[in-house]
Amino acid sequence: MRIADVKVIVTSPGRNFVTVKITTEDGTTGVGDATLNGRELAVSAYLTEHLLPLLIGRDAHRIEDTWQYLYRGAYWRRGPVTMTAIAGVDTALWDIKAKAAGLPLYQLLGGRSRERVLVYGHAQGATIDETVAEVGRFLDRGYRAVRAQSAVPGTQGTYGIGSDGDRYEPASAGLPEETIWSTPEYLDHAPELFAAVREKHGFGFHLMHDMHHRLTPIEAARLGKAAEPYRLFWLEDPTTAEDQSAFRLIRQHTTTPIATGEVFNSIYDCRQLITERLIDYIRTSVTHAGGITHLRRILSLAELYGVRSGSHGATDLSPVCLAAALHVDTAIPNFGIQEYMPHTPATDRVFPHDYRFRDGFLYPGEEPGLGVDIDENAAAEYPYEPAYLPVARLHDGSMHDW
Ligand code: CS2
Ligand code: MG
Repeated sequence: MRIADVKVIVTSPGRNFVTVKITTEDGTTGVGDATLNGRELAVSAYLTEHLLPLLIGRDAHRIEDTWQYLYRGAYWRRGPVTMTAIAGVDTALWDIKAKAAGLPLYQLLGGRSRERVLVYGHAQGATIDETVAEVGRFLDRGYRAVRAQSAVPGTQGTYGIGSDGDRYEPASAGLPEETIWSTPEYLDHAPELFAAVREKHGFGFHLMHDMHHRLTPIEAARLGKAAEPYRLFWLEDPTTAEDQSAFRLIRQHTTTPIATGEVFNSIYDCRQLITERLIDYIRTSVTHAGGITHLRRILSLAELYGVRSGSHGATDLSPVCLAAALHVDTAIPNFGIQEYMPHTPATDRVFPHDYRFRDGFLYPGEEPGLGVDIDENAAAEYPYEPAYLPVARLHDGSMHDW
C-alpha cells in the first residue's frame, strides 16, 4: 500500500489548525492533527520541507518503521515541532491502516476496554460566583467532571478565562498579549474557589483545576495541601515540568492528585515523573507526543506505575486529535479522563466526525479508521491567520510562565 500523496493543510475556522492528509496509491486517505498553538507554520514547514519528500513511495502499513525513520533519521530528536510533525504523519497512517482493515481504530489497539469515555468540561468566570454558576451549568448538561478556573484579583488576563462561553481559546491575532500574574493573590484565591464550588454543588462530581505551570514546587505543595478538604480530582501543571525532580517536594506535602504533561513531547519528558510515581495522571496528547505510536508507549509505561491517562483536549487540538484520542482512550487499560472542549460549528464543518457527547461521556464512532475527515473545500475558506499565545509578566515587569 504505497504512499502516493501527502498534503499539509493549514486552515483557520476561528483558530489555526495544521492537518496532514496522506493518500495511498489505491486512494485510501488518512488524516493527522499537527497543530502547535502559536507555532503552526513551524510544524507546517517541517512537514512540507523535510518530511513529505521522505514519505512518497513508502509502504503506508509500516507505521512503526516510518516512526523510527522520522524520529531517528532526523538526528536532531524530540522537541514540540519535530514530535508534532511526526504525530501528524503517524496518526494519518493509523487512520489508513484501520480503514484498510475495515475497523474503527480502537479495534487495532486491542479492542474495547470500556463502553464510553469519561470527559471533563471547562467552567470559567470573571468571579468566583460566576464560576460556581458555570460549574452548575456543566452539571446540568450531564458532565460528571468539571474544571473550574476564575479570574484572580490583582492579575490581568488570568489563564483560563475566555470570552466565548464554554470555549477557551488563548491564542490571539497580532503579537502576544501581555498578561500580569501574581502568585500571592492566586494562592489566597484558589482555595476560596474550591470551597465555594463544593459548598454550592457538593462532592458528587469530579472537580479539577489547572495551575498552568505558574508556581514553585513549595507554592504548589501549599496549594495542594490547602485543596485537600475539597477533594480535587487533580491539580494540573503545578510547576514548569522541565525539572521532574521538583515534583518530589510537592508529593512530600500533599495527597491532592497531580496531573501534568500537555506540553510534553516524548517519554523522556515524563519518565521520572511516572517511574517515581510523582504524578497521578499523564496529560500527553496524540498530537504533541509523537502520535498514537509514541503515546501508547508513554501510557504503557504509566500503566506499570499506576499512573492513568488524562489527555489534553483543548480546542487548539483539532477534532482529528480528539477522534484519535477517543480510540486510544477506549482501548487502554489505564484510562483516567479525557479533556473535552467542544469545537466551534465552523471547526466541526471543516472536520466532520462521528464521535458524540452524551451524559458526560464521549463515544467514538464505529466508522473504519479514526471516524473524522477534513473537508478541503471548507478548509480553503479559512486562510491562516498569524496568532500568538499570551505571555505572563509579574507586577515588576519580569517574565513569568504563562
Ligand atoms: C490548557 C490549555 O486545556 C488545558 O489544560 O492548559 O488551554 C492550554 O493553555 C492550551 O492548550 C495552549 O495552547
Ligand atoms: Mg492545562
